[in-house]
Amino acid sequence: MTPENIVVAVEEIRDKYSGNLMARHFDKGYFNSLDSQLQQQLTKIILTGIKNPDSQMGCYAMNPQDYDLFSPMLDPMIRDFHAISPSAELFQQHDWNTNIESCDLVEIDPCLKDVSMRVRVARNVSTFPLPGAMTKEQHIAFEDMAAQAFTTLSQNPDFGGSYLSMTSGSANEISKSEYDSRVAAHQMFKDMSADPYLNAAGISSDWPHGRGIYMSRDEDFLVWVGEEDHLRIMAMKNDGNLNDLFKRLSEGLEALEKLLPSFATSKSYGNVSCCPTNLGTGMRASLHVKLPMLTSNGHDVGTLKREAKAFGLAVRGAGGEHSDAGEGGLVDISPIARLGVTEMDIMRCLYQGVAKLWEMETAKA
Ligand code: DAR
Repeated sequence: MTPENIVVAVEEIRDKYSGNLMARHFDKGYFNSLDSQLQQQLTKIILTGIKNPDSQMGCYAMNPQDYDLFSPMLDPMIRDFHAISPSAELFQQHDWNTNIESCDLVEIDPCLKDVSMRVRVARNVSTFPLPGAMTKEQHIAFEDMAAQAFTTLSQNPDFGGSYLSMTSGSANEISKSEYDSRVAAHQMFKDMSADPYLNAAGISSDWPHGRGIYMSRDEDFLVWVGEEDHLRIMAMKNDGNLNDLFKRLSEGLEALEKLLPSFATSKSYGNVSCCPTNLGTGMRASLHVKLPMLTSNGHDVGTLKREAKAFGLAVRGAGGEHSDAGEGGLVDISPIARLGVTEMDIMRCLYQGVAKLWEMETAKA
């Protein structure tokens, strides 16, 4: 696309898709002020939002430095999404002190004792470009480096496990049937080449080469390799104790971080992710809960989304991003804020928000 075509396309999207933050904050004068090299770099970053006008953010960084290099456009988008004032100073802080207060769902209701919970952080190492700018060779080199770290981690008594690769010819290569069963178990990530947003950004390039997952023996600590970010490090549990879940992630992250090159960080935005929605903590904490009364048995999630937003929560279907509610109104609930809050703020927001939604649900029953 020529620079002229980019400007026309973005301005057309802005008129029709008010939720596309890339189009909302694209400035023709700024874009035209860039030299052709920088225009090409910024075009690669925003192409996903042009090819997918229904995008929410509409961009993915290609290198950690992009957030500084293209700050005049990206910073307003980031502040808009994360509801941070244009004048506020950004300084990401972290707090993993899981002993602050009890966040056990059974204290809300004893029936919330077997809840599917997951908390993950996105991390990118500073020695590789971000996924959208990686070559096939870099995807495989990154996976080889991560696999060496996992070989050491597998000796850790608390996180011992194994690495499952999707790279053909890899020593850890898994079969298609095992891949499918791990996807069905919500452990392995889905076929990235089926995601138009990732495809437009080049993040799914060379799928499935250089992709795989590390899984602890008890399958409650997992690391996705080569998905939307270099690493998605997560803890998963089926009970109600958010403190234990966050503690598992915190300890696993600490053990893994010692085995890898430094993670990419930004002075303003904390942990660097390729999608600006994941900056700061890089954390998404979620749980699945049935809310048949608040969702008209799964047929109306819109009302719940509006009510949940008042508590700082986002609602998705239980099948992941862009999925519908499941049987009995099964939905995925997660805090919206990730930047400018701490990890413990997120745990508290999830616990307190679910308490309020559960109170509303049971009042209607
Ligand atoms: N389709 C992208 C996704 C934004 C948030 N989700 C992520 N990063 N997985 C959009 O801009 O809508």
